[in-house]
Amino acid sequence: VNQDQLKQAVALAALDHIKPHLEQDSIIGIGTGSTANFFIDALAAIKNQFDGAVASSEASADRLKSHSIPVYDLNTVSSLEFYIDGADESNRQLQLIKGGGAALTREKIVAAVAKSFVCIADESKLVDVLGTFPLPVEVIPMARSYAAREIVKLGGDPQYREGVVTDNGNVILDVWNLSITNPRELEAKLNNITGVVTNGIFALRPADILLLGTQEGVKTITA
Ligand code: DER
Repeated sequence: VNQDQLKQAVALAALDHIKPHLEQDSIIGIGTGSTANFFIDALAAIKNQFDGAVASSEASADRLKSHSIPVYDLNTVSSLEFYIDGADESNRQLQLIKGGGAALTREKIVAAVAKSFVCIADESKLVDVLGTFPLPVEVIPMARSYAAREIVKLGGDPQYREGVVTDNGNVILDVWNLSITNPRELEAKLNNITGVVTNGIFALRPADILLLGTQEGVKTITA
């Protein structure tokens, strides 16, 4: 079974997970990336069973609209039952690294609103210790060099993601050589660097359930 088939399998598993809870007025929080795209495409098949979605990126919003699924501004939504999104890495406590697709700020915002964050990922994403994948950090453009110097003090090796501007008009530093043994602590420290908008550690608000695509089928992992 190849990686795309694993992503497709977890996307369908996520659909099965939320379907019994959907009502005509349900609005679903949707993530960003190739696994989330499989979920969006699968969601289209049951678009008459819910109202619409809130998207964590312009790219996901466009994909939803291509299926004629209504996309709502998060400010018009008072609560979300589910947020479905992928990850670049997850540890066994369902603490994540996200941001490979440069959508981490809006992903973290929609995840914050959702009652249940359902993470969908293929088995390559499950790690013992976060940090092999370089940690994305979204920064205000004028603060890029200052934030990079502060990140070096924390032991990281920040690399500017050239040519990428986020949906919010900011830039990304990808931080290498971190061994994130205390994700909540490092997430809070990075949040406190002036000029940092968001960092890709999702530990203060981890996923609530991980649907992991493996060669032996889809595993359901909770912390
Ligand atoms: O950028 C992101 O946070 C995406 O969710 C990413 O982490 C997962 O992307 P993938 O499903 O294409 O691997």
